[in-house]
Amino acid sequence: MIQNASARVVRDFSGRWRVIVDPYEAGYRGFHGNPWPFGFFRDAEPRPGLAEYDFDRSELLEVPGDWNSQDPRLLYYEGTLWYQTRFRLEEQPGVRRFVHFGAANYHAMVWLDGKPLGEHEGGFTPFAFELPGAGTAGEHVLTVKVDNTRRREAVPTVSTDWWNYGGLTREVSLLEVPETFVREYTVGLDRPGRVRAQLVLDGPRLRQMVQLRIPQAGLEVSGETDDDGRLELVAEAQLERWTPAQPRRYRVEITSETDTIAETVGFRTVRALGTRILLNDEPIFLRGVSLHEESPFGPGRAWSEEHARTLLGWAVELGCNFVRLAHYPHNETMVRVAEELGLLVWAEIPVYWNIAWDHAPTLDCAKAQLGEMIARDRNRCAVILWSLSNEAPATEARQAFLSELAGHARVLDPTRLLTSALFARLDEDAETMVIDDPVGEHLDVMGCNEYLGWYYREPEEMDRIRWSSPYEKPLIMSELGAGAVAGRHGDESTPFTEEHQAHVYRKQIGMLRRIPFLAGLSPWILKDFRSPRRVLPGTQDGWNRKGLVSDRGLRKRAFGVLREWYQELAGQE
Ligand code: GCB
Repeated sequence: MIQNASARVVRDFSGRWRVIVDPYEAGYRGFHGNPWPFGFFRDAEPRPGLAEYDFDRSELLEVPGDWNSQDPRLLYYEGTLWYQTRFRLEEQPGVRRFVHFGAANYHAMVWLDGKPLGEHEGGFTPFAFELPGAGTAGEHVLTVKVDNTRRREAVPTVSTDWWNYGGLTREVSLLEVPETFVREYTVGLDRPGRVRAQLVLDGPRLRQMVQLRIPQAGLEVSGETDDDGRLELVAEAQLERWTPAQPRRYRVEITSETDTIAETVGFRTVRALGTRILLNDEPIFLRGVSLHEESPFGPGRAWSEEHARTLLGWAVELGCNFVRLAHYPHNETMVRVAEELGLLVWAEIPVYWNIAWDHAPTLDCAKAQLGEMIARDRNRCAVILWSLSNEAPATEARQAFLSELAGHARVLDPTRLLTSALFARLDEDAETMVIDDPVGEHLDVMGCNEYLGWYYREPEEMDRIRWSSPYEKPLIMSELGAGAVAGRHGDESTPFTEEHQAHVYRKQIGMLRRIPFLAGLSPWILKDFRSPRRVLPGTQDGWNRKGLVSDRGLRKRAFGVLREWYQELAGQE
């Protein structure tokens, strides 16, 4: 992992890449299905005598971008697709070069000039491979095989409620760093008034003097790295805190003898106390909404700054101070824009529904994705919650898996809160919803997905429902909602009308007001999104319609209902 990769970019590979759709994996296994290494699409040039393929005359697709939304023939495509691009390098002494991928869904293998650079599993986290010898001067060919086949043991597994957008869904770029560089660093408040920074160098000169500066706060502190290139710096500092109302950020500069890196960082503390979440030691109620990483006007993965600004702009218009970036790590720009706009973030990994809890490699894969998410976003003060799972049925195997994952998260980042989106159960009295999932003991904050008034019970019944939990912990109602087709009107009792959705929201708000341990909510969902399991003709047509905003950007009535409550809550702060 290379921290703050966007600050190291010297070339952006965005643009049109040559592609070959390869459902039979001919390019990997050879035309006779021989096992690797007989595959040949990786080759920089076609092999003599093999006139069966030609990247240079193949079709083109935009990178970044999923393939499904770029070509109607690929809408449902799941399998292997090959990408290729050519580029030139100039000789530059004293640098190291990496090819960096924001994400590739789901499995990627990368070759430079026909030689393997590496591979990566997991569709939503970044990875980088170093070019041997910094890449020689001259022409190069970069070939990437991306496979989005769903697999039982993968994370996520075969069944989800979102589109399996495949491909190079985020930016691909060339990074350049000095031979010894600051590879990773964490800068934040470890208690009010005290900055703690940790960093690690990578390269041949691991012992160096390193300086940390925050010019706008007059902070300057330095120290020497140890033999492993590690250093911890601690300094008292009077810094204005980052809050949703005033998302103040500072420029932080780290300078070693061989490298310098800078970025914008906000400072805050966060913790849970009893049933409250405290931001900068003050209780905060999270007025949130969930969203998928899907482009604001239509299908396809969101990846650009403009996408992030539009989606998060709607959340701000709704009165939010919080977003749940469901159900996998969103792109880094999304998190950075949220931070700039004053939106707190719940970030999660795609441990979704019933994955292969018993399978050791599945746990390793979940840990790796968690680690990559934390490594990328550890300096984002907006991120306050790492979520480990979504609606995972309570079994012994799941319990072992999630407790291991929770322990891993605590080691990687002891400063943030852990949560999971849990199920609740209806008690025998038929009026009390109980959250007692055993994984609750490992969490700081309970999330809960409930669809009262939609999948379960009539909306009116919510007037009587109470909530309880044996855990003395804050609760975020991480999902609730109802489907509605924008522009379809009718009476409150007719599902899929805007009136019915608004009615469910009113009843939900009435019920939520009465939950004493409620610390926030993130209703499902900001915008209608593509899902192959939503097949109702004329109503869903491949879209989950629980959006407060339609796939064309139209606000539904429930948007106004929730905004009104959020305005009232904001007024009480
Ligand atoms: C859920 C899932 C979410 C679905 C949603 C729904 O509980 O967490 O991914 O999209 O319900 O619409 O049913």
